[in-house]
Amino acid sequence: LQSDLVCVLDIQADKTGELRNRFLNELVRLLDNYLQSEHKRTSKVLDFHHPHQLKEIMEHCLIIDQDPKSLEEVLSDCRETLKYCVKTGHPLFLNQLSTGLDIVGIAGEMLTSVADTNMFTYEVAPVFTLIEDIVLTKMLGYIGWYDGEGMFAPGGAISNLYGMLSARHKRFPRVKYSGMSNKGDIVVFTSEQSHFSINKAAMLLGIGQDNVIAVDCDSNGKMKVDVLRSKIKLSIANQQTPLMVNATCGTTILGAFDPLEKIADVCEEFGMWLHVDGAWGGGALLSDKHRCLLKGIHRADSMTWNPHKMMGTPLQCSAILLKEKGVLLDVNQTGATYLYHKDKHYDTSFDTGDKSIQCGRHNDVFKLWLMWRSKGDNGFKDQIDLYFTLSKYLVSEIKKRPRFQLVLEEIEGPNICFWYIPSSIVITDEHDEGKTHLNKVAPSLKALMMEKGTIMITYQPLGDLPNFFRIAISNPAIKKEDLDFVLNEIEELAKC
Ligand code: ABU
Repeated sequence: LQSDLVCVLDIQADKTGELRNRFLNELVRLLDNYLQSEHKRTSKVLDFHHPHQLKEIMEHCLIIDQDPKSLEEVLSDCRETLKYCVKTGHPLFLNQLSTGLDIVGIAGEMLTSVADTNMFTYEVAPVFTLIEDIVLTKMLGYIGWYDGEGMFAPGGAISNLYGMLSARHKRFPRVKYSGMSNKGDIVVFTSEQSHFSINKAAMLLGIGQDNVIAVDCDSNGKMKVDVLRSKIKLSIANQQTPLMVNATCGTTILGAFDPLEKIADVCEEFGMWLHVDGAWGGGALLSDKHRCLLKGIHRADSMTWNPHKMMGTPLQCSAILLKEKGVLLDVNQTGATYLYHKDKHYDTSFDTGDKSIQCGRHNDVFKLWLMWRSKGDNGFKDQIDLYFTLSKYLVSEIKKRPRFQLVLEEIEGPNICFWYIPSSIVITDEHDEGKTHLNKVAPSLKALMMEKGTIMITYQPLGDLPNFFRIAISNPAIKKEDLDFVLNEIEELAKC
């Protein structure tokens, strides 16, 4: 393996398994080195190159040749690939809502790959099917739905799609067969700061983006319920059919939680489906201290919850959860007789695949179950509480630094949004020129931090607000010192 050119195909003819064993040991060593470097504060978060440069550097290992490669070359390809990966488990990678690395979660992902099975039927995924049921029951219990159901889906956008699909089906059960003709304008309501996947779901379901009605938010990013009510009334006056409200628990940017109790009242008043996009904030249900952010969640009809965000499960891991059992099958069943035969010799209610819009479905649940088994409920509770504690610390540190300004002084979720304002920029309410300059600061600092590779933080504008940084805390490896370092580093970069 070290020196010989061993044809990859030989591994199939490796009767003693010695070659496989050496190859896998070498691979584990390589992966372990990478994982170690992810937790070293002194190692860079990324080694950035522009696309054309990276293509050139990696040219020798990107091209797929006609002839097979040696296992040594395969390992070298893996080594080279990791070299230029962004270290998303590094405590100074703060760019996304999904950060961190959980060794047990990684073990779960590895086992999932080795077991390599499809989640559609019990016959090919017996243990994983039972595990999915147990984990979903646990998540449903945290919502307060004791006779609900759910399914793991490829990401929060698809889970939100399932929520809207279920809402449409419950109101128009024949649409599944006859399509959307003659349904008039069906409208859905969502806050102006909700996730773009609500628009995508409306596009895909024949509702249309124009029929997604954006509801204004207050200064904390929460949906204004009085505006929601009046927009629903207006839609009725306009002969439209108000179908669903999407409430967000943990908005992507500000981390705001929409007021569920009040929104549920409105949905009851107008007979509308309430879907909650808790992709980010759903994890707060695990914390005794912070569960109140989702007060009223049990009154919703469906909920998206992504364990790959606050719970730190390796990507991807997203669940759609419904209050009423049986809806998913009712909505999605086509009854393919080659796969979902009813004359199998076991209880075919354990064949979950026909509840899904997919055929092949990846096993996203095993790694979450393994993490949950290892941490217990209390481990997750502590993890979530830590994020909130660290967020409050960062807010208090930002308040001490004159060149930093918070977007929200009081935060709900573990999102901290702020500007770095160089002394050359003066912001006054009337003076838009200052804002125009400020709009360029975060992108310039982001470029510098990526080139240097020490930290990684995202930025965005929001409504009239010029570009600002957002740090979302979702990595239990983060320490207060890391957050101090981030602020110091921004000040350093600003000198460049
Ligand atoms: N679906 C939202 C993901 C955005 C983020 O990680 O920043």
